[in-house]
Amino acid sequence: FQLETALRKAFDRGEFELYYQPQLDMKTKQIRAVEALIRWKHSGKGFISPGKFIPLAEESGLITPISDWIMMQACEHLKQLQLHFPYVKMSVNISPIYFQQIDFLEKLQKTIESVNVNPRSIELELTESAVMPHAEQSVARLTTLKTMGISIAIDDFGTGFSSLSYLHRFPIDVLKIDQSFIKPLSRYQEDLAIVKAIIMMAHSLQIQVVAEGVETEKQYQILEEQRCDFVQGYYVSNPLSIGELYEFLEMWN
Ligand code: G
Ligand code: G
Ligand code: MN
Ligand code: NA
Repeated sequence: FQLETALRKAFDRGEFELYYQPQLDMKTKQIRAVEALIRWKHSGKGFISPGKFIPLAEESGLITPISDWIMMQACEHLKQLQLHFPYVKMSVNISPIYFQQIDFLEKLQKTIESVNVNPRSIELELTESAVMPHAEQSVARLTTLKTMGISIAIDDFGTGFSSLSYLHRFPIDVLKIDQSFIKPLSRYQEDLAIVKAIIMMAHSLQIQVVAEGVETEKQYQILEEQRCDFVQGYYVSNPLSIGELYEFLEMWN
């Protein structure tokens, strides 16, 4: 399996890099968090999308060492960032497979301790498919994360097929509305209706809302009218290298 071998080599050679996409607080106009997004800088082929290689890493078991590395790297960058921008949180995507591993919590705790970073500045992004299949175990695990001070975001919200009943059973802080609902926002009333309903439901459950894939002023205005809490997307910024992120934050605030 060629890509799998290439992936293993890339990991050993250190060809992965984390990029960070800022998330804007619509009320304070400050950057409240950055989402870590992995990039593979292939020596010959340029960038390879995580949409391609993360599924492969999940099938081959490589997702474990890669996720260990992501967590450590994100915590180290967060530690440095906080010296200059203490209000910025770090949001990390967690693969369902990694989340369900027996030593997930223990490893996470060790990483946080060894880097000596504030867990209150860490947010984990999980999809419905990460938490639903083992609901009982997930509730326990999420509750432990909350006790540690870590916040929980549900990623790609609206694209899953599970019932909504988990929203009040699980200790969720944030819903990230999938970009497929944000894209057509300026054109169709039906899409506005869905976004509106998600925001209202979330707020009545004391859950905050991030709109993803915000690209235009128009989308931003509509989301502001609907009292969306946070926006993420090219309208605010592309994902940035750690160096670019420092420059961006210096300029922004
Ligand atoms: O960054 P973007 O372009 O191309 O990401 C594509 C997909 O890969 C998204 O679904 C995103 O959640 C996922 N992804 C990006 N970075 C990470 C990561 O660090 N860990 C995991 N598990 N998924 C990631
Ligand atoms: O599944 P997740 O939400 O983690 O993935 C985020 C993905 O969306 C990444 O691939 C990221 O590069 C991409 N992305 C971020 N902002 C925008 C945007 O404004 N428009 C589009 N089309 N994609 C975006
Ligand atoms: Mn995400
Ligand atoms: Na998403």
